[in-house]
Amino acid sequence: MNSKITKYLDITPEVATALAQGQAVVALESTIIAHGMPYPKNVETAREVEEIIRNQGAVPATIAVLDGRIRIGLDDADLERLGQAKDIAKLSRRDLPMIVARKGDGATTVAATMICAALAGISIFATGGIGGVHRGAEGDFDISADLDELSKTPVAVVCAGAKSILDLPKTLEYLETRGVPVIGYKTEQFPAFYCRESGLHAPLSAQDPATIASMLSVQRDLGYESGAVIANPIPETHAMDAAEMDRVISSALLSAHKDGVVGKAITPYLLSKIVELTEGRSLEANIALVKNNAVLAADIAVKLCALR
Ligand code: PSU
Ligand code: MN
Repeated sequence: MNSKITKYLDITPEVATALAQGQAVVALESTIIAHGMPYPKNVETAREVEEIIRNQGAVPATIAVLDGRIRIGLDDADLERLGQAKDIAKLSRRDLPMIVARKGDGATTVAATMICAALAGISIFATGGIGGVHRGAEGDFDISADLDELSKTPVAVVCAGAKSILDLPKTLEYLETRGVPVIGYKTEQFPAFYCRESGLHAPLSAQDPATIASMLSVQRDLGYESGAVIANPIPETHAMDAAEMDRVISSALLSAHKDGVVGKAITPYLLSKIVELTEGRSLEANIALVKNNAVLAADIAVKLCALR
């Protein structure tokens, strides 16, 4: 690896060994810990997700920036620090170099986690939901940097689709324009995070992890620089009622507007508002879908290793 890059990275021995030996590694983001879920459930979930990945025969690598170091793989104390941190920076592509230069701390979003994973040589990443085109983007241009990252960084992101706090049809259009494959796992529909269905057709679909791994392998062989979205519906047992979520999300969006929340604060604000409005039920759904995504991501990573 290029020493200009490695001087910024701290890869744990467990992850480094797995990568060197061609074993399956799954990246995990830290914004979901620091800004996506309340303490202590955030830390509990982060630990459980790592455990799930290990049980599937892969090595987890949770990613964050701590004291200016790009950390690939975190220990318990690091997870606790991120989970309890107040006002820790939310790092997307644009923010990462400044936090590293200032030797600061930051939680990585999907975009920044993809960048760090790719630098370390990790190609599969599990999370809850990706950012997307926000409702009203035709007015305020709010389009998550996650979407562009997916078009230029070769990391496949396993998620439960995107939330309807976003404009889902525009999100899919944008991904199409950027040439990002969106694959529904065992579904013909693009899943809507808390709900298994969005009413929108998934552009591609696959019935098993091996097919997804083969597609990723072809993508690499052909020199594509893009990643992929693997959209895995929330387990049926935890799916929420679509009509209820429509009401809750409308109400959360209205509060955000009233409170004047804009820019990168919007997504964390809406997530915590939704937890409040559903009296914690949306948090349980969120946890269940992240775990479900961890299983699939590890399965794909294991299959991909066998092919490469
Ligand atoms: N969606 C979730 N939970 C999250 C996020 C999105 O259900 O925690 C986080 C992810 O880190 C994602 C980021 O990359 O929010 C997107 O933020 P923005 O919309 O500001 O790009
Ligand atoms: Mn934004």
